[in-house]
Amino acid sequence: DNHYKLWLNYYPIENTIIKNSIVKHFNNIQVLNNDATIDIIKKELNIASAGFINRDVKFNTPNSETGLLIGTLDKLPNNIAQRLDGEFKSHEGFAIFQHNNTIVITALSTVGLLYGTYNLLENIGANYPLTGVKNFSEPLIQHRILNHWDNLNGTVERGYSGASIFNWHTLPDYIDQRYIDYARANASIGINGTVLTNVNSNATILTGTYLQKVKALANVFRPFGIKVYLSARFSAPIELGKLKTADPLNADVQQWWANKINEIYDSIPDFGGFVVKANSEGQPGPQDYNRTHADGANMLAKILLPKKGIVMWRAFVYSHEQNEDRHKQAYNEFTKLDGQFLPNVMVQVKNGAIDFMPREPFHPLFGAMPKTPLMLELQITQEYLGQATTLAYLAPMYKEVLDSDTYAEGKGSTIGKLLHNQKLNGIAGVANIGADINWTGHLFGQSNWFAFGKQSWNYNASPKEIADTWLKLTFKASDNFYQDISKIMLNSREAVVKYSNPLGLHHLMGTGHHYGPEPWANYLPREDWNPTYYHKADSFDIGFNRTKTGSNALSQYKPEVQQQWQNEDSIDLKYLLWFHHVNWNKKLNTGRTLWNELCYQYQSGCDDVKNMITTWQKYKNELDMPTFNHVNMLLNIQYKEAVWWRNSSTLYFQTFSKLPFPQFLEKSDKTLEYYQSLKFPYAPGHH
Ligand code: BDP
Repeated sequence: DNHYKLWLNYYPIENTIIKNSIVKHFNNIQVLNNDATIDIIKKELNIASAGFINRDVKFNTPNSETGLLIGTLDKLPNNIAQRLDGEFKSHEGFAIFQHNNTIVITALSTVGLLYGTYNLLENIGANYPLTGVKNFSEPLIQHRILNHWDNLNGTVERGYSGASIFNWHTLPDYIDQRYIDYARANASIGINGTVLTNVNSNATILTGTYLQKVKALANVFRPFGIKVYLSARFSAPIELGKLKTADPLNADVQQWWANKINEIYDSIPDFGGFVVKANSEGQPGPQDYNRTHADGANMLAKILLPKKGIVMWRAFVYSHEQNEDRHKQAYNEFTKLDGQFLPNVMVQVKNGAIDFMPREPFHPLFGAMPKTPLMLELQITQEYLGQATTLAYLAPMYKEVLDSDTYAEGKGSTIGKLLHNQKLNGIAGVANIGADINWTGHLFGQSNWFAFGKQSWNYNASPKEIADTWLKLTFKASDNFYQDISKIMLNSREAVVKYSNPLGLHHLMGTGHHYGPEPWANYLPREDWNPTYYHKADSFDIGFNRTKTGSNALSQYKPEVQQQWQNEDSIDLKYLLWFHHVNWNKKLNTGRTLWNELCYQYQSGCDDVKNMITTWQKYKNELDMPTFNHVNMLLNIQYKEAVWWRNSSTLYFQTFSKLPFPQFLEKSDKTLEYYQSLKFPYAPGHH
C-alpha cells in the first residue's frame, strides 16, 4: 500500500451486520439538492461504496425505502425537518440522524452536506455502527486554513515530502488528479481554505499569467468548500507596478493594489484574501516607510472589505535591534496597535513566541489584544521536530496550546475559547504536504494533517479519539494494533521533547536547516539565531532567565500565569529552563538534581523511541511489507537521531556542569568533537 489514498481508503467492511446495514442504506439514496458540491457527494458515495461493500450506490430506486436522505434543511419534508434537535449557527454545520429506517444528513448549505457525508463515511470506515447514528456538528472556528510554504519553482520551504504539489508550470491547462484528491482530503476533515504560496512571497504570483493558474485551482477547490488565498509581497507595487514606493499611505500604491485586487476578483469571485509576512526576516513591509503594521494591513483590508476578503497579518516579527529578548518582540510591536485594525484583519500569531519549538509556552499575544481578532498559526510540517524521519503525532501539542489558559478574561480563558469568541476567527496550519506518493513523507505525518483539520473544527476534540479514528481509517489491522499504536502516537511528541529539548530548553537545532542537535553553535551574525543564546549554559547554571531579574518576558503574561511560572521551585518542569537560569545542582521535585534530571530526560526519550520500535515490530505480520518497512526504517532512523541528540547534548552540557553522568545514562560511543564535526550541507532547509 503506498497510502496515496490517505484516510479515504474505504476498506472492505467485514462485519456482516454492519455490512448488511450499509448495503441497505446505500441501496436507495435520495439527494434533494443539485449543484457541483452535490456531484462531489455522489461521486464520493460511489467511491466509498465500491470500497466498503464492493457495489455501486443506487440513487432514487423506485418502490424502495430510502436508505439515506441527503438534503439541505429547506428541502427536507416537514415531518423530517422537525426532528432536527438544535438550530444551525453556521452554514457549514451538519446533522446526521435516523428517521425510521432512513439516515438523514442535513445542513444549511450543500457544503454542510458534504461535511456530513464525509462524517458518515468516516464513521463507517472506523467501524462505528450506523444504527442510531446521531451527530450535530458545527465548526467552532470559521477559517480553517492550510498555509503552504510552497515556492513557484516547485520547492517547499521547510517541506520534507518532495516537491510542491502545485505545478505552476503546467497550470492552468493541466489539472492534476492530485488537486482533486487534495481537495477531497481537506474537505473530509473540514479544512476550508488554503494559502497556495510561501509567506516569503514572490510577487510573480500576482501577475496576470499566474492569477489564471490560481483561478484554475480555485475552480477545482470551490465545490469542496475550499477558498483560495495568496501570500502578498508587500513590495509588489514596486516589483510589478514599477512604482517608486510601496508606502501604504501613498495614493498610487493604494490604487495599484485596488486594481490588482479587482483583477483577482474578476477571475476568482470568492477569493479569500491575503496572508502577509511583513518586516520580518528581511521581508518588505510598511515599516520601510515608517508606517505601522496596522497601516499596512488596513491598506489591503480596506480594498478587500467590500469583497468579503480578509487579511491575515503575521505577527512573527523580531526587530533588527538585537538588544531585546526575542520572546518579547512581537508583543511589544503589536499590543500597541490593538484596536487599530479594520474588522477584516486577523493578526496571525504562532502558538509560541519563539518559533514552533517542540514545546513552547503559549504566545503572550493571546489574550493581550482584546480589540483585535487573532488567528492561531500552528506548524504541521515538522521543521523542529525531526522533520520527516520522526514519528511525532502533534494533536497533543495542538491541544496543549488550545487549552492554555491566558486568564485574559479570568480563569478558563483558554486560547481555543478566546478564538471562538471573536467575531472573526481562524486557525492556520503550515502544511506538511508534498508530491511524495504518500503526501507527507512519513506515513504518520498524515495523522498531523488529519488532526489539524479535526482540531481546527473543534478545539475540544480529543487527540486520542482522533488518533484512534485515523489509525482505523489508515490501517487494516487488529484491535491490538490500534490500541498499541495509538499509545505510541499519543506519547510520541513528548518523546521528541525529552530527547531533544527537555525541561524547557529550546532552539538547539542545527542552524539554518534545523536538522539535529547543534547546541554549541554560536557563529551566526545575530545573537538570537544561535542556540547558545537560548540555553545560556555556564559553569553554574543553564536556562534563559525570563523573570524580573532577567529579560522579564514573563511580565507579558497575566498575573495568574506569571504566578505559575515565576518561581523556579513551583513552575511546571516542562517550562523550567524556558523561564529560569537554574543551578546544575538544584534539587527538583522529581528527587533528582537538575543535571541528573536533564540526563534522565534525554535517556527516557531514547527509551521511548526504542519502545516504539519494539511495539511496531510486533505487528510485522499484520501489515503489508512496504508499509511495515517504511515505518520500521524511519523509526530506526529516529532512534539514531534520538541517541545523537542525547549523546551530543549531554556531552556538551557536561563541559559546563563538570558533573559525572548518572548511572542510568547510556554511555556515548562517540566524542563531543565527533558530533561537532558533523555537517549536513544538503539537509532540506531554506531555499
Ligand atoms: C521559521 C522558518 C522560516 C519561515 C519563518 C516564518 O524557519 O523558514 O520563513 O519561520 O514563519 O520557522 O516566517
